This record gives sequence, C-alpha cells and structure tokens, in this order.
Amino acid sequence: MNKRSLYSVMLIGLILMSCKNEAEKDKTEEKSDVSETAQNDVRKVETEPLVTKDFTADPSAHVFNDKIYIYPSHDFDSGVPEDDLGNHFNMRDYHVYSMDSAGGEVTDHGVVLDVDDVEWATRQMWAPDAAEKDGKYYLYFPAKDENDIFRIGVAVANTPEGPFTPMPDYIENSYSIDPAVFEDTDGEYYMYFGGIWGGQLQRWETGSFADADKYPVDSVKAIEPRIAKLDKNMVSFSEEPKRIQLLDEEGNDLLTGDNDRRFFEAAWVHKIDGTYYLSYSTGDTHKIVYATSDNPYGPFTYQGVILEPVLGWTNHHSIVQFKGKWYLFFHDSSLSKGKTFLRSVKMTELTFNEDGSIQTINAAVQDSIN
Ligand code: FUB
Repeated sequence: MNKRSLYSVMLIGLILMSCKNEAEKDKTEEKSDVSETAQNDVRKVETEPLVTKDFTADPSAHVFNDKIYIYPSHDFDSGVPEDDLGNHFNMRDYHVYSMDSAGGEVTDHGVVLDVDDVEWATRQMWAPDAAEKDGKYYLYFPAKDENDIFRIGVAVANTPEGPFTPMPDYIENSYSIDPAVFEDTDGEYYMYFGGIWGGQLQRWETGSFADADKYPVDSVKAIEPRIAKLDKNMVSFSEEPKRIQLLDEEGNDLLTGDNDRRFFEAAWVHKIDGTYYLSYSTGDTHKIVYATSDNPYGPFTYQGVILEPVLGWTNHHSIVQFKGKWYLFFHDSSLSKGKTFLRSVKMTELTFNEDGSIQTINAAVQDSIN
C-alpha cells in the first residue's frame, strides 16, 4: 500500500470511529435526559393570577374560619431603579385577600396597614405573614427603620382581614426579612426569617449589624436562616434568634457556593406526620426548594425542588392545607409581562409522594410572554 492509500484508509477509519462515538454520545444523552425526567418527575402547570386589579407578591396563605386568607406584599411602580439590593421593591402598604373555595372568587379586603401608620418604619414593606391565637390575628412584616436596617414588626387585629394596629416598635432582636410564623402541634409558635443580599442577613453574621456586606467564601458553610420562638403574647421573641443548620444528604453543611440549594430568602414551614418541611427560595438560582427535619430547630436535610424558576427574578411561596388538599401559593411576573418588581400571586395544587417527598412543579410561562 502506498503512503497516499494508507492515509485514505486511516482517514476513513477515523471518520467511522467518530460517527460511532457521536451515536454513542447521543444515546447516553438520551438516556440521561430520560433518567433526569424520571427522577425529578416535574409537573408542568398552567396558572392564572388570583388578583389582576393590583400587583401582589410573596403570598403567605392561611386557613382561618374555613376560608383561605392571603397576606401578600403589594407591589407597585415607585420609579426606583432596579439594583441587586432590591431597592425597586419599594412597597408601602398591605392588602388582605380571601377565598371561600380553593381557586374561587377572591375578595380584596383593602389596605390593612400602611407604612405611614408604623412609627418605626420608613420604607420597603416586604413579604409579610400572619398568625392567629386566641381569636386575635397578628400580621408580621419586615420594613426598614430610620437607619435603613430591616427589622420585623407586628400589628394586631380582631379579624383575619384587619385592619391591623401596629405595635409602636419592631420586635426586639428582630432583623432581616421574610418572617414566616409557624404554629406547631403543641401550640408553640416559631418565627422563621432571614434573607441575604438586599435582605441584609449577611450583615448579622457577627451578631450585630455590620457596616458593609461580607459573604462567606464559596467553600464554607452558607449563611443560615434564623428561628425564634414567639412569646405567649405573640408580639415578642421569647429567646434570642438561633441559626438553622441546613445539611446535604451526607450530613454536610450546604455551602455558600452551592447556589442551587443554599438558603437565600422566603422561609416557610409546614408539618406533616411529625416531619417539619422547611421550604425556601434559592434567590439567584430562582427555585423554591425544601429540606426536612424532625425538630422545628433542625438540622434540616435538603430534599429537592418544589418549584422551578418562574417568570421574574424572585420566587416566593407558601404551602397550606385546605379541605384535605395541599396548595402551593407563589408569584410570577406574567401579568406585568416580566417586570421584576410587579408580580402576581398564583396558586396550584401540591402533590406529595407516598414517601413524603414533594413533586416538583414547573409553572414557567416564559413562552407565552415572548
Ligand atoms: O417582595 C420583596 C422581597 O422580594 C421579598 O421579601 C423577598 O422574599 C422577595 O420575594
């Protein structure tokens, strides 16, 4: 065989090998797609905003007196430009909404609290929550104080729809954002809270408010959400806030660089058969994920994704049982056609597997917007 024929044979050989490799690669990719889908079992849902007259976000849903009550943030366009600290979320008041049936007609109970009525608060009325005890209703809300530090306040009402009368000062030892108050089966109430970036949790790592943002490096434990037991009076903490440990499946702390799983903001807790489910937003990876524990203080072990990213930057939710079914309340920016700071509350049914795990939901509506 001369040199030229030898090269031709080698070239044909190489082409055949590369075709075989490509075919095998395609097969492997097909396979891994299939196994990923099987593992995640993502359910795609179509949803409509519950409120279209106003923009609403960060829905905290509760069942009071056989109705679903929703305590959301009230988004509006204040003209403040968007930045990484969320200054464009410049909300000033809260409305309460209710529904007699899941997905039924929504009643707007109007403004129940305004920033001008809160002595200590100056701006940014962010994600609230509510709780009931002995026939009184408590609205917990974060806002910035006169030093531009996020604190958590409380306002009290005789009915779930308010109006709420604010306490003169914020809750002592409270800081950061996104309070979620959970009533345990033994009658104790706990507040879960915190949020990094604009939520300022990173400033409290040393125990007092730092002048500048400082984040742990990627290879160390991520900043953890906080918990504090509420006093019997429901308007103060009965203990110093504690950190909640978040672990991976091997019992190691979730790390700062693990943006797909580490805590960012929007904590929520529900309990089923002795298991506490702590769900939260991963912020810059835009997911709602969850972790479980047999203790309200944790440690909680990461389990998986509840809600894939929605249209808009933030993802914030609540989970509530109503008439035997579980529902996920969340928001997206579909009504405003993608405006980050103009969001709308939605709901969909949540499905649990027999082993207690939660089926992942994909409620993205990106395609219909473009
Ligand atoms: O709505 C303002 C902030 O955006 C909330 O407090 C966060 O959870 C995020 O949804």
